[in-house]
Amino acid sequence: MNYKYNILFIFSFILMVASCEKDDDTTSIQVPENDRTEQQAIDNDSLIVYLNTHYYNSSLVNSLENPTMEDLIISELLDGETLPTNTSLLINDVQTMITTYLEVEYVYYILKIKQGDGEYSPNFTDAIRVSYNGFLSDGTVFAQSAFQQPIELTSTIQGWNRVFPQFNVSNSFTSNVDGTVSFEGSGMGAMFLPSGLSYFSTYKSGIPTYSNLMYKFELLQAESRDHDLDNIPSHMEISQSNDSDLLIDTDEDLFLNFLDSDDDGDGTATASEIKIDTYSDMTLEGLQTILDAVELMSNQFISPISTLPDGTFTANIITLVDDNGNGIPNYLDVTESDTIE
Ligand SMILES: [Ca+2]
Ligand SMILES: [Ca+2]
Ligand SMILES: [Ca+2]
Ligand SMILES: [Ca+2]
Repeated sequence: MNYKYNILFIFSFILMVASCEKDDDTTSIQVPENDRTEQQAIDNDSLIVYLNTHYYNSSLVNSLENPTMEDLIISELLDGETLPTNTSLLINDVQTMITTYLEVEYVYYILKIKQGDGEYSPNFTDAIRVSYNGFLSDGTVFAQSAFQQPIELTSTIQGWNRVFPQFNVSNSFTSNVDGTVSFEGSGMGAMFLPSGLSYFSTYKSGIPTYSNLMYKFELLQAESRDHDLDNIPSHMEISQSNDSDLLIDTDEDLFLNFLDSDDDGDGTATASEIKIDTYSDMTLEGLQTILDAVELMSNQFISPISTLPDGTFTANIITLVDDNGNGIPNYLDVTESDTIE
């Protein structure tokens, strides 16, 4: 059995405990955390006021083939001011989204300017590359970033791992002589998040506690993640009842499934309890043709295509074997003993 990833998780857990202890030292100057349901009601009222009193340059930005964050201008409609021509109030164009987090129902809003021309849409556990501009409801910019290193959606605020899966990535990029990279066809828009899907009671530099956060962004690239390298992508290591809940720990050993190389704790690694068939080709198109010809059964999926050092393209077809036919695949079935070697 491979303990490597469990150890990693233990290490981060210790760090977390250590930081909690540090926080405990300062409880005398901390105020109790606001009730999440009450705070959500306050935040949503504020967001609706914001969306009713701010407009954007809809005619221009929606006419562009490749709109960027800089092209999207959001302005406040002042008291008594008439809505300028060629603009729209945000409230008329945003999509209203509902999600549950920590048993509280949250409402957030998306302004979708461009879906994105790439075929791929990220999972909520992916690493993504984005350009973004984060601002508060008074317009104060607290963060902006051009293309940078991948960001793990498992480590970001809850709003991000809900919004970005609703966009597609870019479909091409070019490397410029000055070392920068230009992307074309990126998903582009803005999100308006309640504090409960942002930093909530946590103070961050430039962000007061319980702040609603707004971001303009371009979704450039994304990559599927398998954090524990057990060949089950992280976005599939979820509870059955909630499709974005990673807090499942089948064997109750305190290592969440997406960080546990032996999910059912039967002593056999998950990677040894599933069937892995590898397909390779020298060209991406060739591999795609091979994969397209496979008729997948309901207990099969294709892993993300990767490139080997020799330039070969490769992907696995994973079969979630269920030898005893009880509906629980071997890797999650602690009663399944026939594959242990
Ligand atoms: Ca995994
Ligand atoms: Ca576990
Ligand atoms: Ca196992
Ligand atoms: Ca089974």
